[in-house]
Amino acid sequence: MENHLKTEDEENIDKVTKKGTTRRNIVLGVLLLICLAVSLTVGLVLHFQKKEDIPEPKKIIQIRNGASVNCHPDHLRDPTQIECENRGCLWSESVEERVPKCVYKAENTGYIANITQTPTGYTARLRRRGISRVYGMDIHEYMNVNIETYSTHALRIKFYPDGKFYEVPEEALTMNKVSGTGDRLYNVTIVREPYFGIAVTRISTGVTIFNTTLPGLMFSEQYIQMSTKLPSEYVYGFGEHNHRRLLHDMNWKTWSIFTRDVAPVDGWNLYGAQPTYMNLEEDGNANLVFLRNSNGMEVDLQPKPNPAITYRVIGGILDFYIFLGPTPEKAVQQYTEAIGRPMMPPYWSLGFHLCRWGYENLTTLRTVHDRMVEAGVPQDVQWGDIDYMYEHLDFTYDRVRYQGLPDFVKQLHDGGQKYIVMADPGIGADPELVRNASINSPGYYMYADGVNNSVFIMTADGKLMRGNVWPGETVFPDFSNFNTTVPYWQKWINFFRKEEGVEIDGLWVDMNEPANFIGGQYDDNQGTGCERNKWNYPPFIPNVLGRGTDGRLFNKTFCMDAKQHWGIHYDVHSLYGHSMSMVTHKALRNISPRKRPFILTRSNFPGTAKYAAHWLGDNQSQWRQIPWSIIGMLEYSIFGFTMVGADVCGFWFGITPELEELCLRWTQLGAFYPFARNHNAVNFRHQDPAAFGDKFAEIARSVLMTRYKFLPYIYTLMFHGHAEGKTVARPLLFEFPQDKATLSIDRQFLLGPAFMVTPVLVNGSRTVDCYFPEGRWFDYYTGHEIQTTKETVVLDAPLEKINLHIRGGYVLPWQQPANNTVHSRGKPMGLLVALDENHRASGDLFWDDGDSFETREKGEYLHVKFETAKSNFLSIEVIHNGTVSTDGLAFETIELYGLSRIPAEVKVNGRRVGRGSVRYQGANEIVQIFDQHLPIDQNHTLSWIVF
Ligand code: MIG
Repeated sequence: MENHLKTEDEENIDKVTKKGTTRRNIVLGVLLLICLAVSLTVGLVLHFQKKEDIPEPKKIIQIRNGASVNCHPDHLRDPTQIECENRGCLWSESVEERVPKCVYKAENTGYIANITQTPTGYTARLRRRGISRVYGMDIHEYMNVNIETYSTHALRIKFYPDGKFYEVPEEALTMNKVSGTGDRLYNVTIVREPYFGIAVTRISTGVTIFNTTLPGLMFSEQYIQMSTKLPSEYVYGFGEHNHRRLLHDMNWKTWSIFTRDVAPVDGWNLYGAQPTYMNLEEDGNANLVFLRNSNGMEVDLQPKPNPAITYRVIGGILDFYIFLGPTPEKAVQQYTEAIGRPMMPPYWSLGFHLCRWGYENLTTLRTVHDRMVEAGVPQDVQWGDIDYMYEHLDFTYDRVRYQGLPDFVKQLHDGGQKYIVMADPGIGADPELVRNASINSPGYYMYADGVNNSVFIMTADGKLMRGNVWPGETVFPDFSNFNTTVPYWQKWINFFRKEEGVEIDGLWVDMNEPANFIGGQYDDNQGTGCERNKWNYPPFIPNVLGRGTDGRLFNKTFCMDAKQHWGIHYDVHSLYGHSMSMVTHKALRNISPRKRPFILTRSNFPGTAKYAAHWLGDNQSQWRQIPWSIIGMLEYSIFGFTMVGADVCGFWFGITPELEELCLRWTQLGAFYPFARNHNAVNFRHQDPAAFGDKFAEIARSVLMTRYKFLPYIYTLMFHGHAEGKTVARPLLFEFPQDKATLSIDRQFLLGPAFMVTPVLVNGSRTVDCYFPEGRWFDYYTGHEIQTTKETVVLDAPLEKINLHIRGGYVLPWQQPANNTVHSRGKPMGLLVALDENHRASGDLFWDDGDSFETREKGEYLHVKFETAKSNFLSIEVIHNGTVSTDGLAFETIELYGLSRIPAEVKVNGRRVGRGSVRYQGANEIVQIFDQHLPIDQNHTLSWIVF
């Protein structure tokens, strides 16, 4: 209940803010808003305080043997003993807090199996035993199971009923085969007695990683339930939620999955649907399980000594893909090989992004832009939120408030910067607005065009489905219908570029959960709601936000019986943002076939990363939100996304006096988000890096310059993400899964294998705790080696500093930074060589023109490998040299971290380097070889002798 109230506050913010931005009430609205914002802040702060004082729940002593499955998962109230027994379930009053009192018995549920072997696995025919009804529905009497060897380290287990059923369409998510050589990593056991279940065992260790032999298995049209036993309680993932820790709290937590527009404040389902978890086995092996299902669902997590997961899914089928790693990194690689690898972002998109909602006119935007330039803060991309639009209509710009926008964008381009705008799914349908829009923007008729070409989603009874978003009454393209929406979307993007004259560099797609302020649709009398049927009011609703007491699944979205090309909205709801990303990608591809599209989407599904980046949504300018952003970012790495980040400095609020330090610390952290964008909500004070004065700007400038310096390294990580599915923002446990101390670390993280970021996350703090796993670690700034590893060390962290450490054994390419990437890409390059215990190190550099489409696939890139072939000898070897101009780029500086003293002799390409080109840097712990000119597209060697 507490949680619920809190999130309703968030919803109110949405509503209030919407009101505040309509022109009519502007003055009144702003006043109202400020009052409300203040009172809400106070309310929320108090509320949060209270919440955090609540002690950790008591340790659970399970009184039952084995894992138990809740037989009465009604989130509104506890069942009574009689209700429980009426379901044929087992009642025990005396269980610990949070343990369900009513659980399934083995005898009254499940199936018996008849198994057949096939060339690629098994099929089984299941026949129900036990109860035949659930939530008023028939439990299917027969089911089919296919167990398919997907590769040597992946398998698929698919349960489906006889006859017709919904599953995620091929077009939405094509599953690729996972390559693999060597022996199969797993065995499958089909358990028949005492009741049916499937167990998957890792052969090398004998650990059973997936085991459905638990009570409560049932399949019906709108309720599917299955539980699996886990080999350990180390579970990561499931999304999108605001998880408070990366390592799950297994203490009977329930997480629901159903895409939803709501600020990420509490335990509810958020923007994306990611039915995927990773589990780390006791010995450090990792398995990853993806449930290919787009319906609403929830999962229950239960703790030791019987760690388990229960899935409750309200449609579709159970289609599990299990990947066996065995390392966390490999498990993600296999997963993304199956669902599609993340896109290769354009180089410029790795620069710093600045955005806000509430640049009320072009003058404001220019003022901010000018002060950023003045302060010398690097920036690649300026963003435009809905403010630029004429009355919130997509692909128009307001000729009054934003007069001169096309010229401003040209000016940005001339300076080497980019401009990205928002496009929402809701197309304005209000007749008066539509009329006025064609005066503001001659030739604009998006609504009529969509109607004429049957672009929009229809209601169950065949009418245009009308909802309400920013432009008032709106209709919504059915992005699952590529045939109609691709040409439509493309045409109007082009209208914006050509007729409106705004040459955008990418698109930001928001509100695509899809969000709808009215919840349901307008009827003929402008009443709102949805017909009372089994889709809009399903017999069981997972614990999703807004579920309320009225059993509506359509809160803040469409009626579930609305018709889409891929199926009824009930089934495809959580695919809307995914489909919008796909269509936007296709449209941008058609418009500029040579260019890499850049899209940022709020809603997402497995596979969306192939088309778009994701940001974590409407967070708040509060200290406690900063660490949560690390968790969200790292979870998206598990989900196969490389381009992800949170709104730096927080979106809502930010009127407290502590905003400055908060924003500074957040900027230091955000400088190392893969996607680094400062974004702010309407009517809050400006929070761009130049908004707080010189001192702030200088610190922001310096940390962003450090980011820019390492862009060649980050870009190379992006390449490995795109090509091989390696993660970019990486939890420590991914590199050190055997080190139990890393399993719960989520306040520091790595970029790739070698660059560790440890931000300050606490107000007023000038130190920070940092755990150093095994190996050599060097302070990036001084080269100083950390003396104690496998321990937490307290590090100095004055306001102007974020702690960054480099891991011995790696070579990181870098480049002198500049105010944007157009300029930095021409600068001298360098190598940071951090030696391990044996004086070895390796790394690579991927380089291409930065924004052509599929350069890797076409071979139009340069790939350079760095490797210490023997100790004291580094080879720089071009392993691929496609047609790419490297513009005379050269490594001019090589820095060695981890030498005990200055080398007596250094040779480059066999020739001795003069004393004048070798020096100590930092606290005399970095050996710097400078004034070199080693073209990046040629092979080189470097050797050194230390006496
Ligand atoms: O209902 O476009 O998450 O980034 O600034 C709010 C206005 C709509 C939500 C996005 C946010 C954006 C805001 N949008």
